[in-house]
Formats: sequence, structure tokens, C-alpha cells
Amino acid sequence: MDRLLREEGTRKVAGLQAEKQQAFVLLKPESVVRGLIGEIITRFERKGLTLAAAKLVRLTDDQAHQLYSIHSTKPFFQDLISHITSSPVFLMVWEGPNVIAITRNMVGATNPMNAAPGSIRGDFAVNVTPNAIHASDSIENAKRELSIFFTPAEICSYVKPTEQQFLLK
Ligand code: IDP
Ligand code: MG
Repeated sequence: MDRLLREEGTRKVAGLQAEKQQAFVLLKPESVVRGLIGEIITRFERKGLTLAAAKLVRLTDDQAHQLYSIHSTKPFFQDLISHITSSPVFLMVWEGPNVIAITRNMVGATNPMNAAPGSIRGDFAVNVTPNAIHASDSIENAKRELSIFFTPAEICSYVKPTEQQFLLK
């Protein structure tokens, strides 16, 4: 069986060369009510990433403030909090080598006006506050963000056979 060695912010898979990272990804209220959860999960699955945790929740005001604490002085902060708590969001943890950079590229630019076609924001969003999706921008922030919403026991550790065969060489 695979032995998973936990390291700070990354997960090294014994016997394989690549190091897994974890990314926290949140599908914003508009993605949930527009029925885009499956479409967006499919994109990450087809890319070759591994889903480690997921749940549908309505964020409390406190959770929203924790998630976006680095933006607390920005002029758009109150709109952002109101929006993200307005209806349920879909929370996920994705794993894979370089998963932070990969998910950020797949998400696209913050303002959908500048997001490339083919990216999630480029394909599914037009406005900057309801821009479909949040994804962690660093390993450090991913750890902080996912710990707001998931206990360690809720993060599932497993290696897909295809990962071993094709993706982690
Ligand atoms: P990111 O989501 O691409 O990481 P951040 O700069 O971290 O972008 O901003 C967090 C969120 O705040 C964005 O996803 C967007 O919803 C909102 N936001 C960012 N900049 C603006 C702005 O200039 N006006 C309104 N909302 C903004
Ligand atoms: Mg950000």
C-alpha cells in the first residue's frame, strides 16, 4: 500500500518523485445556483487533480471574515462578505503536484473581463465580485483557508491508480 508522508503544506508520496500540495477552492454562490458545480469539478478531475474533501455550506459571517481577512481594509470588503454569505457555497480541497499554480491558472484573472477564454472565470463570469470561484494563492494561505472549514479527519488521503501511472512521474 502507499505510504503517505505528511510534510508542512505538502504531501510527499513514498516511492514517487512528485510532491503533492493542497489547494482550497470555493465555488461562490452564483456557481452553485447556476448549476455549475459538476462542470467545474469535471474540469479539475480531467486535469488530473485529486479531490480530497468537499461540502456544500452557507458561510457564517465569521467564516467569511476569516476567509477574506487580508481584504478587510479594501473598499469592496463589505460587498464581498455580503455576497459570499448570500447563499450556499461549495467548498473543496484539491491535491496534486503544483496544484496551487495549476488551479490559479485554471481559475483565471480576478476580473473576468481580463480572464482568458478557457479559464473558469473567462468562461463563466462577467463581474468581479461574483467571479464564480475562489482558489488559494499560496501553500501558506491554502493551509490557513482549508483549516477554517475542514477538520484534518475530513481530508481524505488516497492515491488514484492513474496518478501513480501517469501523473506523478
Ligand atoms: P482572487 O479571488 O483572484 O484571489 P483577490 O484579489 O484575492 O482575487 O480578491 C478576492 C475577491 O475579492 C475576488 O475574487 C473578487 O470577488 C473580490 N474583488 C477583488 N478585487 C475587487 C474589486 O476591485 N472590486 C470588487 N470586488 C473585488
Ligand atoms: Mg485571493
